[in-house]
This record gives sequence, structure tokens and C-alpha cells, in this order.
Amino acid sequence: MNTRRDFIKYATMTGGAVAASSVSSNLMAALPEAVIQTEVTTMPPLEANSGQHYHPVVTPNGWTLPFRMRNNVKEFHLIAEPVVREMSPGFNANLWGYNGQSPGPTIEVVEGDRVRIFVTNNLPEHTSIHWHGQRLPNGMDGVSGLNQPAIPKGKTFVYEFVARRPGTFMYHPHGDEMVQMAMGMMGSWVTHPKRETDAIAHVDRDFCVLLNAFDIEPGAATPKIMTMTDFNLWAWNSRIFPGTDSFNVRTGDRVRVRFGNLTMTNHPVHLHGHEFLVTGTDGGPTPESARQYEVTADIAVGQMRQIEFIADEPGDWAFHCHKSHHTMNAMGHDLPTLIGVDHSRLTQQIGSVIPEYMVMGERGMADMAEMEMPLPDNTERMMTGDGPFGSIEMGGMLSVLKVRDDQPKGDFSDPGWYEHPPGTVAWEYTGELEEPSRFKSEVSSVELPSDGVEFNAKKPNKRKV
Ligand SMILES: [Cu+2]
Repeated sequence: MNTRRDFIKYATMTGGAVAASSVSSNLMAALPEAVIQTEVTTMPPLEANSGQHYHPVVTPNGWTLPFRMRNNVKEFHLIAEPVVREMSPGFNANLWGYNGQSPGPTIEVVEGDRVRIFVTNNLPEHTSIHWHGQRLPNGMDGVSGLNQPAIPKGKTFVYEFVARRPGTFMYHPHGDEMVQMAMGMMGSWVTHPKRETDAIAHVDRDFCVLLNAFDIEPGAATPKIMTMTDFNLWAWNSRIFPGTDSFNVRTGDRVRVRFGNLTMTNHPVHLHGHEFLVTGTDGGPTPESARQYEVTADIAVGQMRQIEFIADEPGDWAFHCHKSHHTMNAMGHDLPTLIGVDHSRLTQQIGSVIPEYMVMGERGMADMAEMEMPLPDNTERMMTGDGPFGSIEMGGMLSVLKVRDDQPKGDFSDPGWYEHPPGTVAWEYTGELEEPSRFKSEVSSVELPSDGVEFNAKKPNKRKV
């Protein structure tokens, strides 16, 4: 495993320096400036400097790549490179990404734009970029070996095509992709329609989220790239709860969230308090006659889904993957179930040898969230996150939709916790408790004779022969 110091030394040697040393000064003049972002805060929408009118997207804990116009072409510069990504406060991962971050910056263009993307490879191995979902000339599709030679380390390649189809797309390597995606290389791509239509309606808030997964052992910082399915960190835009920024909207806003899945499994994303429509996929806008209201949308591997809803219920609404292991942080999965097992004597005996020994799980796992258990450095707790009523006891693919009457239009900043109107929070009942009335058929409420009970059982639907 790389140590942090080695990693930084390495990143300094390859990052930044290569852009200056490996390309000639002539080409440098022709290259658009490579913008680097190392902050993990959500960047406000990037207003276009091209004179085009569209409503820019927001990438939670991410950012949008600026471009320059050159002879009517939108030029972008991506740098594939090792990065240090803060996945949650105090937990940093050694990933690979683009322009200082994993995921890379969101690329945002308009239907019909001619787009030129310079890709500089500052990784220790070759790479390429596939523009997932785009219609483009075959030689621009980015599968190394099939459509182009891989981009050798230290070299810059140019991709150029017209963004023909409006919609939600992504980009990711198609050279050594198992390793490069496990290390965090991916980014969102949004092509806005030339003009708004019923199929692609105006929204007030538009968010982009890439679902990604890592396997980083507690105390380590570099993902295990050979992991096939048993990942231990489930992330939105390479952030895990409580590091995920909330989705902050104004009451009555029409909200669109664009999800892309580049993990090794599907993610049923569930929104509390609202129903949404799936209005588009990576194949384009979904015909209105085929849309249905949902509260959970399954996003399969390699898929994109656009969901839309009117945020008309003020509050703090959980928004998460519904696989319960995906709203947890680093954990072992091979532990026996201990619910109901009495360990008291065992704990005493082991405690005389290992004083810090703790038993987990005999009353469920909720204690984990508040336990001050010693953890290796650079490790996020499995169940965590302080809410206004205590620990939220989750991690991973979880965020909060914050709907507020007074959230200013276009303001994406966090309004803090919801202030509930009086009498609208579940409360504790402190009166007398009646003995619960049970169904007569329920045997447990009947006193059984000590020598057993005789009964006749008939299988339901059993036909007489
Ligand atoms: Cu999931």
C-alpha cells in the first residue's frame, strides 16, 4: 500500500508537472487552460459564457468544467490524474480522477454544440475516455484498442464531436477500466435541449449524481482494485454520508435529479415524502405516456435515470439507496448474528486478557452509532451522522432533500435542520398501557396445559381424494 507521503510525492511528480513538461509550448498555447478543483464543496451552477440560454445543473460535492469558445467550438481540457478525495470529513482516499477530483467535473453543453475535449493523461498507465450514451463518430467512442490507440501516459489526445442528442450521459475510461473505475474515474455529462419541450421541461433545480463504490479497508486510503462485488463504501459523487451535501430546494420547485450508476450492482434510489416521475434515461426523454409515479427508482449498472418531482412538502426528507447495506460505511460482512446471545461471562473472561474488548450486536447494531470504539485513523464510522434528534445511524449512499418555504430562488446553500411546526413530530406516549388485545386465534395469549395440547390441523386448500 502507498503511504500518504509517497502518494503526495507521486502526485506532485506526475500532476501539474507533466502538463508543462511533456507537451510542447506550441501545443500548450493551443490547449485550453486545465482548471483544477480540489475543494469538495458543491459548486454553484456555472452560467454559460457562450451566450446560450439554459438552466445549468449542480453536482453535489462536485463542480462543472468551464470551457472556452474557439471558432464556434466548445473546448474543454480534462486531466486524468491521481487525486486525494475527501470522502467524508477527516477520511481521505487515494483515488484516480480528473482535474483534481473524483468524480471528474461535470461537462455541460447544448444540443447541436460542436465539442472538443483535450484529454491529458497524467496517470501512471495508459487510459482513454468513452462518452457513454453519445451519438458520435465511431473513432471518438473511446474504447482503446477498438476505436483508438490508448492514450499513453504523459500524452494528450483530442476528442471532437457534435452533441447530437439532449439528455443525461456520463464519461469514463475504456482502457483498463476495471482498475480505473474502481479508482474513481468517471464524470457526468449533460446536454441541454436547444429549446425546452414538454419532454424536457424547465426545472428550477437540476442535480447530477454518479453512484460509485470503493473497497477501502479501515485505516487504509487506496481502494482494493480486485474487489468484484463486496465493496465497503457506497458513494454519491465519491462522497459518503455524512459527507454528502444535502439537496436544498424551495417549496414548490420542480426538481430534477440525474443519476448514473458506475458500480458493480444496482441501486434502488428512494425518496421520502414525494412521488417522482422517471422522465428520462440514457436513451433520451421517456415518452409521457410511459412515465409512472414512483418513490423508488432502480438504477442498474451502466444506466442513467432522470427523476423529476415537485418539492411541495417542507422538511428534511431522507434520500438514499434502499439496499440497507449501501447506507453503511466500512464494515465487515462475515460476522455471526449475535442478537439474543448473552455474552456477559465471556466478556469478563476475554476482558481480563484484552481490556478494550467489546461485544457488538447482542441487542442489534444501533449501539454502534454512538459507541466510542477505537477505530484506525482515516476511517469513517459504519453508522454515523448527527441529526437534530440524535444519531442518524447510517452512512454511504444517503443524503437529505431539504425543502424550505424561504429558500431563496437559485440558492443551493444548506438551510440547516428543519424547524417543525408545533405538534408535528412523533411524540412519546406516557399514559397507561393497556394489555394489547390479540386475535383469538393467536395461541400465545392462551394458557396451555402443561402436558401439551391436542389439535387437528388441516392444510389449506387440501383437496379431498
Ligand atoms: Cu445501493
